[in-house]
Parts: sequence; C-alpha cells; structure tokens
Amino acid sequence: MTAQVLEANPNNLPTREYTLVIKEEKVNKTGKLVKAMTVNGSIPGPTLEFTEGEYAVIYVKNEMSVETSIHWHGLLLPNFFDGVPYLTTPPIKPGTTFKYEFPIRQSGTYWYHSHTMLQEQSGVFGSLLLHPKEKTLDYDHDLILMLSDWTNENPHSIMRNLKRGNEWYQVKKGTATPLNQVIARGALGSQLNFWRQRMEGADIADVYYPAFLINGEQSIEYPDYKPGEKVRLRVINGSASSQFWVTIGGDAPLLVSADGMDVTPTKRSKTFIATAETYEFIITIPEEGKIESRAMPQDGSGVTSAYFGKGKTLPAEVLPKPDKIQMMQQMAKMNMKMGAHALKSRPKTDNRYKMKDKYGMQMEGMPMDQAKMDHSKMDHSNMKKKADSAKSMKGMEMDHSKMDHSKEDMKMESPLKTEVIDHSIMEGMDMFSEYNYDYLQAQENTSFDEDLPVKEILLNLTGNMNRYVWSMNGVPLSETDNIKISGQEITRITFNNLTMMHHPMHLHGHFFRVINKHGAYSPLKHTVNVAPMQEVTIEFRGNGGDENGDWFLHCHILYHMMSGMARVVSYETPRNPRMEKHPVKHLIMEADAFYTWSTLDVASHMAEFNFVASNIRNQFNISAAYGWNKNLEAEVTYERYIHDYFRVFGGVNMENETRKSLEDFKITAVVGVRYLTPFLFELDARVDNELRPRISLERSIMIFPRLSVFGYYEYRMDFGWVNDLPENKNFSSESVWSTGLEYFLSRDFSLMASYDNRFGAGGGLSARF
Ligand SMILES: [Cu+2]
Repeated sequence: MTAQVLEANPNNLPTREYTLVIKEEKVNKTGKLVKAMTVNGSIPGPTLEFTEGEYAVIYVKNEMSVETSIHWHGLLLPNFFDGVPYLTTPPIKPGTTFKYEFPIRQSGTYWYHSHTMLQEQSGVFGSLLLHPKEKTLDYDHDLILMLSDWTNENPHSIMRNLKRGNEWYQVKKGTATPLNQVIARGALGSQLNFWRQRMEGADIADVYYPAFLINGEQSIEYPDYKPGEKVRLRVINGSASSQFWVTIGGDAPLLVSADGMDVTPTKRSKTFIATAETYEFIITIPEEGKIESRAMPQDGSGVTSAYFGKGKTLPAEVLPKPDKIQMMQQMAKMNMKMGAHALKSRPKTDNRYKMKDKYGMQMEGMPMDQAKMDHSKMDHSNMKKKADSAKSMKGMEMDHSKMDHSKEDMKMESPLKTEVIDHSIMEGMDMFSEYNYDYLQAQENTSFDEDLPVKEILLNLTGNMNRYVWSMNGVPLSETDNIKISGQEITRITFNNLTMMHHPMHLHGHFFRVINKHGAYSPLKHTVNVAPMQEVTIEFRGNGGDENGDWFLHCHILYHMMSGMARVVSYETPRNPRMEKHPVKHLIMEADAFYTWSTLDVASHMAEFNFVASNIRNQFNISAAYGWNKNLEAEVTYERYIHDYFRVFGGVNMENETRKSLEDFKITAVVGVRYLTPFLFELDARVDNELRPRISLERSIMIFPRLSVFGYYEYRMDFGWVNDLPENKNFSSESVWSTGLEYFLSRDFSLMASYDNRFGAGGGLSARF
C-alpha cells in the first residue's frame, strides 16, 4: 500500500453518513423562475452536522447534465477529498456518485460548495456545523445564517459582461459615477488622476444582484426563541462575489468565533464579513421585541435581514452607502500608484519587489515606505534575521492602522519619522482601517518555534478592470508554476493588494495565522480579506497531518478566481494515482477560457457589427460597418496581448475604393500595435501592405447616468512608397471620424445617435449579445 491510498476509517471512528443530490431545476427567489442548481432540492443545500471525532461519509450524487464537485471549505482533511476537480479530486461526472470520507478533526462553522466553473453562483452550496466534543460556550440554540447573493442571469453571461466591460451593472445598481456627478462634487482633478493611471474609478463590487439572501430568503423570521435564551448565530458568507457588513440590533452580541476557530469573546454589533468567511455571535433574546440582524453588501446595493424573537423590532444599525466619488478623491490625495500590470510581458521574470515599490501607496518619508524599501533589499540568506525584520515591519504597519490624528501618538509610534504628516494623508490611511483584523485575538498562543526556517512569499494582488483579468504578481494562474511549500518550515505569505478591490484570499486545507496587533495571539483563519492597497501577512506550517499533495490558494470572489487570481501550493509529493485520468491542466485552463461577445448597431445612416473572442492573451476581432450611402469597411484581426495595455495585431481589411461607391473594393493586409494610453484612449497604429501608415484614437465616457459620449478619429497617410500617387503629389491622406451618444436602456440594449464623416448622421438601436 502506498501512502496515497487511504484506508477507510482506520481508527473505527463512529460514522455519520449523508447523501447530497445535485440537480438542475428552476428556482424562484425574486418572483421569476430561473435555471439554477440545487442540493437536495434547495438553495442553500442542507446543513450537514457532525461531532468532532466522528468519521464523515458523504455521497454526492450528480443528477445534472454537467460534471460537478464539492469542496469542504475550511476543513482539515486528506488532500484527495478536498474536492477541487482535476487538482485533488476526480470530477463527479453526470449520473455518477462520488463518496467522500474523512475524519472530523475540528469543530466550528464551515461550509461546502461546488468548485466546478461558476456552479457556486448557481446554488451548489450549503453549511457544515461541526459540534465540539465538549461544549465550551454558554448558549441554548445553534442557528446557521447562510448569506448569499442571487442572480436571475446565467453566471456565464455575467462573466461575459464583466469581460466585455459592460457598464450596465453599475448603472443598474446606482453605483456608476458619471462625469456630471464627478464634476458637481468637485472631483474632476481626482478623476483625471485616475484616468491618467488608466483607472475608471473606485470599484467596490462588480456584479448586479437583484437579491441577497439569508438561508435562501430575502427576509426571514425566527419567532420561536424565548426571552432570555441565548442563540449562537453561525454566520457564513456563502455568496459568490458579495462581501457584507453585518449589523445586529439590541445589546451588542458577543463575537465568539471566526472561521470556525474560537477567539477571545468580544462585544461587536458591526462586522465586515468577507466572502467565504464565517463568524459566530451569541445573542440573548430580549424580554421585549425581536433582534434584527442585517447584512448589507459592501457597495450598499441591497440588504437582507433576519429577526430573532417576537414583538417590536430592535433594529440593526443601517450603514450608509459608500461614497465612491469621495473614495476616489481620498485615493487620489494619497497619491496611490495604480495600474500595476495584471498581465506581464515576461511572466517568468521575478519582479515582485519592484512591483511592490513602484505601485501602491507612495507616501514620501513615511515609515511604511521605509519598510517597503527594507523589504526589497532584504537578503534572503539569513532566515532568522528575515523573520525578525518581517515581524518588526509588520509592527510598523500595524501602528499605521492604529495611528490616530494626534501628533504625539505619531511621534511615539513611528520612530523613523517625526515630522507632521499631512492630515489628508492620515485620513486616507484610515480609509481602510475598518477592514483590519485587530478585533480578533486567538485564545491560545499561535506563534511558531523561532528556530524554524521561514519561507517568505510575496504575492502582489493584481488586476485589470478594463479586461477583467485578475492575477498575482502580474501573472494569472494559467502562466505560473506551483508554489512549493514544506511541512518542515514556516510559510509566510504577504498579500500586497495593488488593486482597487477587496480580495478574500482562501487557502484550502490549512489554517494560517493572520498577523495582527495581538502578536503571538494572532488569530487562525482559512480566509483573509485584503483591502485595496493594503498589505496582510499570514503564516502557516503544515496542516496537522496531511502535508502532501497540492492545495488551491485563491481569491474567493468567484469571478476573480475564474479570471486567474489563483495559485496551487504544493508539498511536491507524488500525485495520487487515482488522479491519473484527470489532468490538472483542465482546471488551470478554466481560468483562461475564451469568452465571446458581439454588438450590432442598426441606425438610420448605417449598420455596424462587432464580434470579439478573447482569452487572457489572445483576441480575435471581426468588425463590419456599412453606410446606407454605399460605404463599407470590414476587418478581421488577431491580436496578442503583450501586457495589459499593449498588443500586436495582424489581419485583413476591406474597404470600398471610392467613397459612396461599391464598385471596387480594396483588400489590404494590416499589421500594427494597439495600446491603451493614459487617460484611457484606445490607440491603433498600423501599416498596410501598401506601406500606408494609419493611426486612430477612440474613447467613450459616461457623462450622465446611462448616457455615454464616444468619439473616434482615424488618419491614414500615403507617401507613395508603393502606390503611384496623383501627379505632382508626394503625399496623400485621408481621415475618418465619428462621434455620438449612447443611452443605456438595459444590459443588452442602448439607443445611439452618431455622426460619421463617411456615413453621415443618424440614430438607431444598439444590441449587445
Ligand atoms: Cu479578488
């Protein structure tokens, strides 16, 4: 027997069995029946309960037409049963059943979900309640509160909308920041600062959801609890891409546990719960009234509430909607260097530390800056020294988050710099301080033996909103190697977020320390949220018994993971022979899939069609514009992304030779470059097979809610290098330009009006499909 083959229940633990049946069916959550996926007929699926020390046997039956999988989020288990298809576990093919079995080595609140494509968004998720062997906390009832986000769209079509850069979701949510609002707020300077760095603005959440749910309902009541009873609320954020602020009414509840691990109890009525995190609170049912627990997605685009007890509502705090324009102003003030590449020209070149120095928060003379410099220079030979310096560095950064606005405190806490620091910078630094984990303190010392070797890993979190490519260190999953780890050393990962979005980073099968102000008592977690432009350091050593195989490490925003923000960390042990028929390539390529989209404009003066098929590096474009006045231009090109903003392309262009006549067509081969310039202009510079250079610029800006203005200018030169020019001429040129307006009616339709110097003026309908 090899180490990879598992002996079933070797210690004869008491067995508890469940069967989960996954089906495709129509589900109604918002008054509309939509195609979804259910577990045992519901969304969310059932709660599976076990007691620590039991042996779990779970049959997962796939009654769908597509393959599936179940991952046990936060569980310490044998690698083979972790449930990432093609990486650790075989996919569950349609019509088959897979038997998961593993000992329950922990207690707490966890959850399970499909790890296949976008199935988690479709409904394949549920909760896990692992009871401790002995009850350590004082309460009367357990209650799971599973938070989720609900869409009436097909998740694949959501992904296409994100990839094509459709602004509809922000319009629909009321979180778009059109230029008129930016100007009215006096934020044009900040907007220009953002545009210069090729950023549209501050983003909070990408997808529009018509509903947010607690235990599958938009609002849910638990009236049967009696006054004086204590209820342990086990809150799970099981959404695909939503992060919640959870507020609880009545007396402040006791936060007792995070990610399944008990922490030093602390009173807390407002907590940020990142995607895939779990938190537990104990509430006491009041003599009078019912307690409200309210979950608001971070961008304020909805709400879902649960109520405990009877009578008058004891309301939960209603948090204000975040102000994206103000956020943009603050970020601009802080001189944040944005636009770190999500896609590098040379993915194998290691420039992590350079990247960290160049982008992020650049605060002259600030100790944090100093720390950054130290880090990049740090020599990698002396492990002990490194560990120390990393610890002290971390200390400095924590000081920052704690820093208040009094000069004295600052002097005390930042020995490197005692000058007065611009007040606005301090405000900016506070901007994300509400997202740190200082409120979590482990109940036991979680630190490691100081003599253990430490392996430092820097992961800059990188992304590109324009193309919806997400990555780490500018390298998406499809272009990287595994991260090697060992059970013999401490793995210390620093996540440095260089994007405008939060990323809840999850490591499978392990708990890690999230280094915070409690030092040795830093909490243990399986998912850590990294706020925009912030840095978080985690440490772990092994997972207490299953130090083999490959484990997934990824952002738990489903659409970020599926766009490349993922890694495989590997103990580099031989692959389980049962995985032979299921190559990992399959999983890796899922995050580099081609997405296709088309646009058709039909107007009184012209018709235009565009088709794009795009993955991370490659793109095919077909376009054709036809003016009813007998002008035509059509083009097919293939382009290769060298990095985010720069691509080379080649193709074939066809145009009518003489304006307003379809008698003769000119077909040319073209090669050139396309470049996204600062301030977000799309530049196309090319030459055709007659050596005629051509340059064009294009830009679209949302000026009012739903209303965009667009412009295009093209200039073509002919120096007669190949062609015979008209007599007495050594140069001829031609320009094409158009400008117009687009009004968004819905995700798929817009009204448009434009003037084009070839086709004339007119208006019509624009369809996206
Ligand atoms: Cu993310």
